[in-house]
Amino acid sequence: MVYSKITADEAAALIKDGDIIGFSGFTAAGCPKEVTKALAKRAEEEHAKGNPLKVGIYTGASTGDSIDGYLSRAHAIKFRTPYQSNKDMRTELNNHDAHYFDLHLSELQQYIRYGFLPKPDLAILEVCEITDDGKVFLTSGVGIAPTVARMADRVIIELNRYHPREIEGMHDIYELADPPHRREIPIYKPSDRIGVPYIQIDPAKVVGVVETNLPNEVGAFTPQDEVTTRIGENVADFLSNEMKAGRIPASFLPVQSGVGNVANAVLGAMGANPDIPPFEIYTEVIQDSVVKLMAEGNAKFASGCSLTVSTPALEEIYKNLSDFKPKLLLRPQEISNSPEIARRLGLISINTALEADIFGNINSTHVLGTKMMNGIGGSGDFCRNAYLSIFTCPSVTKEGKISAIVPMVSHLDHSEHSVKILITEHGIADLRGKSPIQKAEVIINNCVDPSYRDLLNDYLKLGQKGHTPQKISAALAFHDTFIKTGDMHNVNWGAY
Ligand code: 0RQ
Repeated sequence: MVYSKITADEAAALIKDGDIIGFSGFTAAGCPKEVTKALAKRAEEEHAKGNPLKVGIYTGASTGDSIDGYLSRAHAIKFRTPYQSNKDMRTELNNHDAHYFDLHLSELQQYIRYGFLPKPDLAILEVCEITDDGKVFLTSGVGIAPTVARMADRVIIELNRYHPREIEGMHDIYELADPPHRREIPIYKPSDRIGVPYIQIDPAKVVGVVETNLPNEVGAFTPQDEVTTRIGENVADFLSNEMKAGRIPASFLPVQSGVGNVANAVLGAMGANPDIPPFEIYTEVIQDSVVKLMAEGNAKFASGCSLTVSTPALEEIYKNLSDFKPKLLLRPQEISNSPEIARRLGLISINTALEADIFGNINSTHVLGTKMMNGIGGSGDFCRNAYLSIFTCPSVTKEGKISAIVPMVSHLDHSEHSVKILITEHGIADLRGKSPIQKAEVIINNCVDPSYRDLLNDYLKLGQKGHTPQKISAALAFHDTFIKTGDMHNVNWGAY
């Protein structure tokens, strides 16, 4: 190898206060794991001496604990974008100890190229191989790696031997040209390849290679429960009825599915539904359920940005690489989440809402309107442009004291103009072609928990005249009542 082998501590010593670092990977898959831990230790030492050491961080999406967790606990983050899901990072952001720019994931690479965000000083890439002429083969996630590897002045490599070299070929690396030179992205089906399987970097930029042998830090899924199972079955029933009505072709359409336990349950239910044929997936996060669907023959192909699967599922893929590799493709996020491709392929997009309102607006990010949960992620990239945009959520949370369906969302991520279907464990609200008052009726009747239906029907009666009958002084009364009494059931419309 022509590159210098260095330790994680030596790599961390190359990072200066104020540096902007771009990382490979997407979710915990494919993210570097060693240098940031050493950087966190160094930051704590410098802070103890009264010296500043904080960095800006660009990643594909969320990361493993080694990046967001360690650096948050060391108070070493100045700026963060575009997505996170770490509890310590959440605390930093909500306390304003770090500034967070919550961005559509498809846009980050072009934001950096356009100069809307500062150029990265350094890229840290997790790879399964680097050749002497600068060809970098990534591991289980791509994210923004091609852009930060090209734009950063210096590159640190984490060569992670946990990932076999044989995964080479699973990636399709392609970077968009910027306007006015951008052309169409020539993907017409999920399995189309348009780039090369590696990132080409200038070997002179590589300041060191840190060797590791570490699994991804993807958390295990909690087992499906009655609520997530019912939501999954409702989605599968809805899609099967769409096929019967001739609105989804017999060959089906490619599916995008969000993160988390609900998303995992939805894909499982689609596989179990005898009316739904084996389908293709064009998504950002390939989760455990996809591995199961493939093993059962219910998923034909999956294109994504990462293999965000548990360690046992990743080991199953690596042990049976000759079966899985032809059916899996990993792309940069400006391609996996491209609005152009979502619209062209006719994606069925299924994402989870934190909160919905009776008029079909969705909050995916802010708890009670103020506290950042994770971020918008890719949900907006897909929702606005999909053939069918479905949002799912359990109808209540916190032992029923919070209704996930409220008069008006406390923060807006996806508007009623983009959201086509809302599904909870109680049923399905098809919002297509409906006016606000019609949407409210179908959402209250079909999706709201029975213990909140009368309250929401009463709210509609309070509504002032107008196309969308909100009563502005009462629109956030559910939230206000929860903050004051700990239970949305206690709302008293008379007080508003
Ligand atoms: O609280 O953590 O204290 O138990 O929120 O709720 O039901 O476990 O939901 O893990 O499926 O995540 C929207 C956050 C759902 C996720 C969101 C509380 C609830 C619980 C978590 P606890 P659940 P999930 C592409 C798609 C945006 C990005 C996206 C997300 C905690 O899906 O981040 O879609 N989406 N990306 O109790 C107050 C409410 C609440 C509430 C739930 N209405 N009010 N608290 N909770 N509803 C993928 C990527 O972009 C990578």
